[in-house]
Amino acid sequence: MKKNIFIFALTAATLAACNSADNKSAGNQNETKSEQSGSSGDKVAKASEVKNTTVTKEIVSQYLLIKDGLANDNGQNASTAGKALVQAIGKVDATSFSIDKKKIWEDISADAKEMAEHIGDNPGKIAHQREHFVMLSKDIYDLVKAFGSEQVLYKVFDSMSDNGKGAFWLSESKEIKNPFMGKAMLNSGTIQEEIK
Ligand SMILES: [Cu+2]
Repeated sequence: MKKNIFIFALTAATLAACNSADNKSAGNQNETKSEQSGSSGDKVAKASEVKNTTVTKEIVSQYLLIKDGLANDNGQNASTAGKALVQAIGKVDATSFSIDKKKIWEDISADAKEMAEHIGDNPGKIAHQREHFVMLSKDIYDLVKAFGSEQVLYKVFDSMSDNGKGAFWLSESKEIKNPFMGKAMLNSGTIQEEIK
């Protein structure tokens, strides 16, 4: 019965499930893409920027631990990593970013932080954690597309995940271990993209 909620668009589902008023999510992706393409005017700012992958390193590490926790049906581990991810996001100093990057960072990090908070706060509700992991994965994908990743990542898609709407996650390995399905359908998914 509760599953009906999942039929709505993810943002709506998230809002409904969490009753959070400040969730701004779906708009991020488009903005991010347009930001990426037009980027010639700020060479000076770019030169002084922190190395991109430094920004994402710890964030990606904690994201991957959430992914592992969920794939192992271990909501406690996912929660621990979710809390660590909130910390990692909080530690990023965006003051030296270019204007473009700063905007991307602010848009994505606010949403990712909220998703990570909910994952952290719900160790006993793995279905709920997985709902947030759908959006978190989109955020982290946008983040590594904009800032790069120290390690190679694979974007893995599964059409059955997220209650049949389809969802993707990021993995450091080509081995498929579905964090949305866990034991129930651990090997469901196909690699769509390699990100480096
Ligand atoms: Cu929630």
